Amino acid sequence: MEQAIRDFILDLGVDDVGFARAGDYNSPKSDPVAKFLPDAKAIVVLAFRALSSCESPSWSAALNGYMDLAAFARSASYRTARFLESRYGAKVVSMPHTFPFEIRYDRRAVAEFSQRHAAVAAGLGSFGRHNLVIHPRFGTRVKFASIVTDLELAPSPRSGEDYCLHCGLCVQNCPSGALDEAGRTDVMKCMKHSQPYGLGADIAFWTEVAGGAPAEQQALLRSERYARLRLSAHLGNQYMCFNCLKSCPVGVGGR
Ligand code: B12
Ligand code: SF4
Ligand code: SF4
Repeated sequence: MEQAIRDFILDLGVDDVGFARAGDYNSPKSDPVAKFLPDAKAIVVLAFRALSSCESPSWSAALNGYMDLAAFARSASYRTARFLESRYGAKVVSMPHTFPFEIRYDRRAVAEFSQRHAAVAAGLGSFGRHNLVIHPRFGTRVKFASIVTDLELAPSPRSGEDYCLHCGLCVQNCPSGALDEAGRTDVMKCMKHSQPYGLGADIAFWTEVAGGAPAEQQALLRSERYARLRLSAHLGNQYMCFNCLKSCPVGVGGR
């Protein structure tokens, strides 16, 4: 069964796949998998190699590659979930690649389900100095999508290898100092730089509008700043930094 599932997923064009026992998924800050599927037994994790467009000096081109990948990941994860249901009568829950994201201020920027911890449990890589998962072949340039199921699946082997070269390039190339402390991403520093038109910027903008005279309000609503905020809200997530992803040398050139 594991081989048939793997073949189906790879035939979709997905780059790699791993299986984890539900009990081996361990992300202390996120929720237990039973929250999503009470009789969860396994997690199927799909790995998608990021396009080299992440290196583009144009943020819109780099983001577009990310959005293409996200659209493909959503489709591949849906088709895999349908396959598990129709072929094996499985129960399935496909977990968010990024969005939807449950907003809870008692645990800011922590998702209900951690794709990174699922990927590590499924033998698809190890955490690097940048707190991202490094895949043995694709390095850091990889995104993940997971499906929780009640099927019993034999777990993929975990090499236990540390794929990080400890070269420090990710830390040096982070423009906001978000990676200065080992083992922790300073979320606020990262967000300010990687999503400068996020919620905080939106609140600041509308606070200014509310306190402004009519002429100032008009100027604010006609500004580039407002147009950028609107675009970001429309896209859901406007990433403008890929530095830790693109500066990591592991796997680059091995495509
Ligand atoms: C919210 C979110 C963010 C937030 C903050 C997340 C956070 N708390 O770390 C912000 C906006 C800052 C962000 C930024 C980025 N993100 Co993001 N993000 C997510 C999301 C939606 C949830 C992450 C989450 O809940 N984390 C909270 C939990 C898991 O964190 P934690 O338990 O505290 O673990 C942290 C530390 O303890 C440490 N850690 C935990 N265990 C271990 C073990 C070891 C050995 C080490 C060294 C460290 C370590 O690493 C974690 C990061 O701080 C996930 C998708 C998902 N649902 O998983 C994508 C995701 C993590 N993001 C991703 C990416 C690529 C990025 C960016 C590069 C942006 C971009 N341009 O694409 C940056 C990288 C920032 C970085 N270097 O950490 C990818 C990572 C892929 C990969 N190869 O690992 C994910 C998995 C999306 C996906 N579906 O593939 N992200
Ligand atoms: S996405 Fe940019 S700002 Fe955020 S941790 Fe990576 S390099 Fe730093
Ligand atoms: S850039 Fe270097 S230190 Fe950072 S994760 Fe990659 S190999 Fe590790």
